Amino acid sequence: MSKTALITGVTGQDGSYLAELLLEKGYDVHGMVRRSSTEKRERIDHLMDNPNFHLHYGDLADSMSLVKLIGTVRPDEIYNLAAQSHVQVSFDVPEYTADVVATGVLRVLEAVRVCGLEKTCRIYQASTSELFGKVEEVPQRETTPFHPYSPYAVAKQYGFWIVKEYREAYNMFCCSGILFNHESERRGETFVTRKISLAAARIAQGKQDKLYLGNLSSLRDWGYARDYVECMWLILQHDTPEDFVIATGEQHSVREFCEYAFREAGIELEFKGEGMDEVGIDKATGKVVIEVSPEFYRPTDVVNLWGDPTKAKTELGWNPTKTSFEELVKLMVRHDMKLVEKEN
Ligand code: NAP
Ligand code: F7E
Repeated sequence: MSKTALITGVTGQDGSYLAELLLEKGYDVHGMVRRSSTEKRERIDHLMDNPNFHLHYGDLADSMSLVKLIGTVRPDEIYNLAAQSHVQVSFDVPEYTADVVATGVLRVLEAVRVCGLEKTCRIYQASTSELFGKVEEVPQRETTPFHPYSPYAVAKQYGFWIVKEYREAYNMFCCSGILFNHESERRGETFVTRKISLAAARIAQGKQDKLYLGNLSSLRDWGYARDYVECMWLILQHDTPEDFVIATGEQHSVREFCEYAFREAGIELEFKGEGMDEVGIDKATGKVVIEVSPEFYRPTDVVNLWGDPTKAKTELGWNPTKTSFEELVKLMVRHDMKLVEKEN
């Protein structure tokens, strides 16, 4: 008998890769989608003809829709990936972020109980390295104390603890993957890596003059989203429900990401100046192609994320370095070079 999975956030970066992976494994995959004024679902368009892929309307802000959906689908596994996932935007819409990112998790857990599936349904919660926030230890592992540092991170903190609470109170198989940043050619265009890969392609093709960024010194542990969804699945196949840090174990700055991405697009960069006055210069032409803008600074910013994936490696057999940082940047820029070629 094939397994049935429900993915919330199926139209997102991770949701689309996870749907592909589960379909390959023979699952019957159900995705929850929100109603929107455009039916643009480009990340999952290629899956629409698959008879084992089904979409349903629902919203993490609407308990009734969750109860109805979970009661109808009766999934063996739920992957709760839906979220207002942009950290900077969470400062603009903190209440909505809390409702979806924090209370939304509780709604999923309660819906599973209301439908009487708490003994059979395994639940994966998309947790985040943002929990470590203003970091108290480097690198960060499962035992590192949390210090969330944005409305998004505070909401994810609730999600993490309510999952743990339901595991202990009701003996449910629910776990959090504490995932560090993971990127891809499907990454939203306002996250820093995709913003850089697209700009590098446009600048190289003469379709954009400059790229404006915030904190260039911010450090991240960036992995490839396609590798990370494999880990989500492994976490739910484990013998016991546990939380895992998922990271590559390597750290780079935003500045370094720019250097690698522009190089792949054919532009060698040189950085000059400091803080708000720092600029990135095209060595060949002497033109300033990167500037710093206060618009992209956050009231509080997480600047030193670096994960230790030892537990996932040893207990799940997951390979954290399947796609290297260099390969990740290359595949994003190569994709965007082709995309930008088609732009007017
Ligand atoms: P993403 O591309 O922003 O996708 C978010 C998904 O959530 C989209 O499908 C979105 O639907 C859906 N969504 C948003 N609000 C919703 C609501 N109220 N009800 C139902 N669906 C809603 O995010 P991602 O990068 O794939 O990340 C997946 C999850 O992992 C998120 O929970 C994120 O917070 C977490 N996470 C991500 C990273 C990372 O580096 N990518 C790291 C750690 C944790 P629409 O298409 O309709 O907007
Ligand atoms: O920022 C700095 C920014 O927005 C990374 C989400 O998936 O990963 C993601 O959150 C860093 C920050 O990702 C710009 O200040 C500089 O320090 O790409 P980001 P994020 O905030 O780390 C975590 C793990 C999640 O859970 C989230 O859902 O880059 N930065 N200049 C900039 N960031 C943006 N977006 N734009 C800039 O111009």
